Amino acid sequence: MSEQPAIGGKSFTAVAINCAAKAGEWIKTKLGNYTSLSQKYSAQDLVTEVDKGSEKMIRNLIMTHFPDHSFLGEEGVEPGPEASAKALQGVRGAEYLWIVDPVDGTTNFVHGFPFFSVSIALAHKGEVMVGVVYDPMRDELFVAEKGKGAYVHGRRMSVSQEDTLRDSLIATGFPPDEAFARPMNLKGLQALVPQVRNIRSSGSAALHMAYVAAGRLSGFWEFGLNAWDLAAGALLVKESGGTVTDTLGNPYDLGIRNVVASNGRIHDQFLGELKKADAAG
Ligand code: 2AM
Ligand code: CA
Repeated sequence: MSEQPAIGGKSFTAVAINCAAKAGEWIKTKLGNYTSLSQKYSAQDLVTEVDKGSEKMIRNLIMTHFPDHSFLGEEGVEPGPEASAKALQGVRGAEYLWIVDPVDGTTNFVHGFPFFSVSIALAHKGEVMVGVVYDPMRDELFVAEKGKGAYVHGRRMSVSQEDTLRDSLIATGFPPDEAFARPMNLKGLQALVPQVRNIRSSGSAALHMAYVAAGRLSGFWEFGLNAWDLAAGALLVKESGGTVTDTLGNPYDLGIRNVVASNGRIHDQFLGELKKADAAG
């Protein structure tokens, strides 16, 4: 799909941008104003009617333009890693698959901490071709098309220039899975804090990835993420000249849950430190 067919006059990317902008604007109006908060997996895994409403809005808009396409959204999947893997397995062979996180950073949204995003990706036969991450609080729209670069505010993005971990600003997150993901991340944190300039943990994996793409972070790693947290961000990073692998160094694919994204220059060192600390999974 080098040239995007214009169905109903709209390209895939235009629809992705439209969805992210509309959903993001609506989410912003609901900040501090949601009415139903429930726990999914644990007290650390939250969902509100805003997550569900945003996903419905995005799904309806996509289905209006592309009724034959497949759709994978966080709120359509039961909580927990097994259900996520199964849901992805069911659709990953689809010709066109939209992968959507209607609110990435729900915990932030619930607390009024202004760092959350809408993440929308389109994969063609398992390969991400379009990735859009929208931060409604800053009105920042990050857009990538495979082979065509990545942009924010219409300006081409490139990853940062740091060559060493010592000069790097790195982000991570603390996944709720107590059995595997959290202990791994904590071990990695212990190893990396003394090695890097500093660490940030701001609560939206998709936005952390967009920040790596924009050169605002040198790198990001986290365990236990899902396809919808990563698909759009992975393309943003790659199209900005960065590198995305799993924590063992395998190239990004839709099934990756343990991610390392970086400016490329620090990637081997980053992976090496996680491995040395027995924090690569
Ligand atoms: P979310 O807000 O869409 O749930 C923060 O560490 C990152 O982890 C966020 O991107 C958050 O996405 C994600 N996250 C939160 N709960 C999760 C869970 N139970 N499983 C996997 N990822 C989760
Ligand atoms: Ca979400």
